[in-house]
Amino acid sequence: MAVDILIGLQWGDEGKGKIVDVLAPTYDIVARFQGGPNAGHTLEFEGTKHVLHQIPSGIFHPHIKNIIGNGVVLDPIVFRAEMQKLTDRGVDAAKNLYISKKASLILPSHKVLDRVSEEALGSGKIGSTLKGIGPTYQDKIGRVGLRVGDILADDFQERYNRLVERHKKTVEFYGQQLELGDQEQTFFEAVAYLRTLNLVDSEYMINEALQSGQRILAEGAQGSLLDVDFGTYPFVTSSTTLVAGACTGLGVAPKHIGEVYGIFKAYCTRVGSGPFPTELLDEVGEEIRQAGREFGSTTGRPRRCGWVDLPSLKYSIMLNGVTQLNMMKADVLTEFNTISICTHYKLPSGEITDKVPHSLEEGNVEPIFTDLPGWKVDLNQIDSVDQLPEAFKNYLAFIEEHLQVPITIVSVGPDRKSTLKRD
Ligand code: 2SA
Ligand code: MG
Repeated sequence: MAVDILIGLQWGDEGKGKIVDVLAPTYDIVARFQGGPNAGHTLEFEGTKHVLHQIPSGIFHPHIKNIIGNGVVLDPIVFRAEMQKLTDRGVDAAKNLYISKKASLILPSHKVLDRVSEEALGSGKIGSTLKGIGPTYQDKIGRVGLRVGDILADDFQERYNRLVERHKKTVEFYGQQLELGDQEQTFFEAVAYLRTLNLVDSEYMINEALQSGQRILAEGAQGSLLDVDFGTYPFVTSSTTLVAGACTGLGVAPKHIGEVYGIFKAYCTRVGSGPFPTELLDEVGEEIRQAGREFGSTTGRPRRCGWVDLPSLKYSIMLNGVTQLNMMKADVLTEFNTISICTHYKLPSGEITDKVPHSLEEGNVEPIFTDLPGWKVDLNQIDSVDQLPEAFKNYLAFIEEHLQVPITIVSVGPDRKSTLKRD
C-alpha cells in the first residue's frame, strides 16, 4: 500500500480542503505533514461551511483516523478553539485525532516574534499570517524548539521559560518589549487540554498502517510556490510544502509514495507579498476576487488574483511528481468573454521560455498569454462531464496538452456535490 499525497500547485488556497473531503471516504487515514495555523482549509457540505487550520480535513468522516504529523507546527491555543468549534457542531474529534509527539509547539512569544520581524522588514515584509510559523520553524531548525512530547515532561515549565527568555532578548533586539498578557495562561490551559488527547509516535502509526494495507492520504498545506526552497524566496512559508515534505513530515520513505494529486485553480491567487507574473491589477482581477470570494480564510485578507500560469504549474508538477490534476473553482470564470492563459515567460534577454527562472520579480519575466473564448455557462448547474460546454472542454484540453498530466477532477462549486470526475 502507498501514501497518496495531495498538494497545492500554486500559492495556496487552491481548494485542497474540499478535495481531501471528497477523496476521504476511500482512505483510512488523513495526515497533515507541514504548516500549521497559517493554513485555512475550507469544506462545504449540507449547507454549512467549515474552516480547518491545523486539524486534517478527514475529521468529518468518523471512520477516518486523522494525524497531525511531526512536520507540523501546532499552536495549542488555536488548536483548542478549533476542537471546540467541532464539538459545537457535534463532531467528536478527540476520538479519531492523533498528534505526533514530535510536532513543534508554537508559543505565544513566537507570534510576537513573527509580528516584530514583519514590522522591522517594513515595506519588504513577507506578508506572513502572523501565526508564528517562521519563528517556530527557526527554533526547530535551530534545535531549541519545544515539541508536543515535551508537554509530558516534568520540566516543561522550565524549558518553556528558557525559550521565552531567548525570545524576550530577540524582541528587545528589535527595540520592543515582550508583552504576553493573559496569553501565557491561555497557553498553559490549552497545553493541559492537549495532554488529554492521543499523543503518539505517528511515524510508527503510519508505517504500521501501511504494512497492514490501510490507505493513507497526506494533506499538503499552502502551495508549491510557497515552498521554502523552490518557492518565490524569500516570499515563502518556512516549510517544505512539496511531496518531499510528506516524507520528512510524517516519516514515510519515498518508495511508499503513490498517487500525487496536484490541485490548482482555473485561475491563480496569492496572499501576502512577492512576485506574481500573471497578476491582474485591473477590474478583471477585482471581478475574479468578487466572483471567487477570494479573501483569506485565516486572515480575511483580500487575495491577489490573476490568470492561470502554466510555466509555474509545470514547475510544481515536476517538483512533486504529480500524477493527476484537479482543477478547482472553474465556475468562477463564467462571466468572462475571454480567458487568458500564460504559456511562456519572456526574459529580459528576449528569450522565450516555459521554465521558471531564478527570480519571478517584475522586470525579470513578462508573461506571454494565449486567449481562449470563455464559455458563459454557469458550470455550477452542471452535474456530469458530458454536459460541459465545448469552450470549457477546450480550456481543459489546452491545459492538459501543455502540462501532459490528466485533469481527473473538475470542481464547479464549493459544495462536496459540485465535483465532476473525468476518466
Ligand atoms: P507564513 O504565515 O509565515 O506561513 O506566511 C508566509 C507566506 O506564506 C503565505 N501563506 C499563505 N498563502 C495562502 N494561503 C494561506 N493560508 C490562509 C488561507 C491565508 C490567509 O487559507 O487563506 O487566510 O490569509 C497561507 N499561509 C501562508 C503568506 O501569505 C505569506 O506570503
Ligand atoms: Mg487556504
